[in-house]
Amino acid sequence: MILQPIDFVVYAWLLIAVLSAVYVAYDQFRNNPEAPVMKWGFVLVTLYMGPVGLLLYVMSDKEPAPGTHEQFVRPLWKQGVGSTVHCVAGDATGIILAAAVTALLGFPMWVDVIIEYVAGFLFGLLIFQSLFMRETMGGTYAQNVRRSFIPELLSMNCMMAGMAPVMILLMMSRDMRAMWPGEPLFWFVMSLGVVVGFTIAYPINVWLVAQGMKHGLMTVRVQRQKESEQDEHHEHHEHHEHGGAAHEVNTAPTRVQLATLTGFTTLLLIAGMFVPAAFVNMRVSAEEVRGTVMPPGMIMTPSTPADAMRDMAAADPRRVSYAAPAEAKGDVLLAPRVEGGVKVFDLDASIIRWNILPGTQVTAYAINRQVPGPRLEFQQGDRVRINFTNHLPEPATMHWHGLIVPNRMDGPGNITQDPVPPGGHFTYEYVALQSGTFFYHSHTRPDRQQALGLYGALIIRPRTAAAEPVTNHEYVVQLQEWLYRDGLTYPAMLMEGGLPNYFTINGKSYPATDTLHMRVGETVKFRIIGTHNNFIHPMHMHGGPFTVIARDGVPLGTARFEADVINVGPGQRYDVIWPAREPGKWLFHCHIPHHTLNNNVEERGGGGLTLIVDVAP
Ligand SMILES: [Cu+2]
Repeated sequence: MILQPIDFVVYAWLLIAVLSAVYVAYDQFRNNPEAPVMKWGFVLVTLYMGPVGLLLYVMSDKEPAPGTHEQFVRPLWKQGVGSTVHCVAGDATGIILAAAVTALLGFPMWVDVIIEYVAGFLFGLLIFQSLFMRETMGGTYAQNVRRSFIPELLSMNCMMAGMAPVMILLMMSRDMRAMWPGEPLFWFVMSLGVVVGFTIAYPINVWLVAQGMKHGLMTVRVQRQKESEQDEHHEHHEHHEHGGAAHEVNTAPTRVQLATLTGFTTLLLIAGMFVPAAFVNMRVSAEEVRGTVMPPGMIMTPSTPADAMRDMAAADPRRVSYAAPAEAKGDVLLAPRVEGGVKVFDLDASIIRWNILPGTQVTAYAINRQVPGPRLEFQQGDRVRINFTNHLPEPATMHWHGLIVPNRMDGPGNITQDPVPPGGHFTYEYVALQSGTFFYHSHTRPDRQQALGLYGALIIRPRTAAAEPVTNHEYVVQLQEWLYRDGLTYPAMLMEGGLPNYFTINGKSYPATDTLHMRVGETVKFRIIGTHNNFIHPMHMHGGPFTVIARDGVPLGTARFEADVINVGPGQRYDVIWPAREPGKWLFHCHIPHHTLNNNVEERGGGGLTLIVDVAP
């Protein structure tokens, strides 16, 4: 599934890598007079490095014309390629296998890289160098292990010095799908890491070949095969084998050279493995952040914990269980069942796809498949029971904002109750003592869950109808802020990278918001609810003032007042009555102009927190 623009590159790269490896395998085993170990080396390296592997194979090893392989592979740079291919095939296989396994085991990143280094080194030394090369190099397995130790150490140090920072920095970047072997992005990052590791390991391999320490890696068997085909003598082969190195200063490496190289490459290795710790939190494990994508611009430092990352991560579109039709509306009145005099409501939280505009689909945490959740209406004095079912991938609870309820029914997760786990249920039951405009919302990680859509209106009618002013129309206004970029929806929050770019009234941005129709002389009561999480929205009415009659569900009585702007902070409610005085289209909108745009784009004269009241004469 394409979640991010980079995914096109990832899939294309992985496809090219597989096709390239298939071609190299076919050509190596069908046409190329190469040693079997090197045939496999090139196939693996091409699988890991994709088009780069193919390029190396064609330019350095693929016989251009029959009988020319000996000549073709003789230059030192090609011998160096062969030596590096051989090294990388073993080391990278060990590193990648270890990376996949350690991710599943849940170790922190810093432990992962150490295990990866050890696995890569051992895999390269014990299997690729000593075991597979025994035929070529002669001698016992133990002799080969001893002989290969220093060359393998130098080469592996360089390989990991290049591969580790690429893996660490890209895995721990904002798209942490790269941490998890189940994600294609993981394999793409591994691939890039191998390319960089190869590049860093190449010079030392050229030197090792020139010094005769890794001689015969890729051409010996070829030449031996070729020469035996041509009935040439083995002595000739020995001479030929050193041909590549003959152009170089062919003195045996000194102890000082080897010691200095060992020291230098070890320094490179340590830098590659641990300098990234200055930039990212290497104590995080893949398991803790699997599949998460962070919002662009989020500040992530070495001290950012995994919990903070999960909190700000995008809602996962792959967990969407329902795609609401574009014209679907939220805040639909939910009729209760009456069981033994109790009004019973069922609320079910799940992840859905929701249109805030015709072409803009957010991934929302929704209740009963709508944003906002269904409107609950009951009467003062009613006993209500609310069955909450959690189909989200994280624990959740419901809170009845502003209501006087028994404490254990109040909903704050980990305070008055255990959060309802994924797939779990909880039943809330209480008597409505108050009346007025209230709302419900998640009270477990509300910064995330409410921001992603877990809220809905709660309207309680007074016991005596006379207690509430009568108007011709009534309209509930629920405000919300969204952060939606490149197809992913992040919980909007006042944090770097978390600022919202879309704003909705009842789950829709203007021009998709409702238009209210009235006649001159009629009145409308707006029940404005601060269901949003961050800003204070100064909601402004055109066409003359409204009368504020209640705040936070409490009637203002004689303290009611007239205004044309009311600041609606998170959690606040205002009931206002507006009389239609003049015909025409009158705006009701937030007075922070950025909040009346859709991702800073104006559509049909506005956007976001805007709705039109169309007054007929
Ligand atoms: Cu606003």
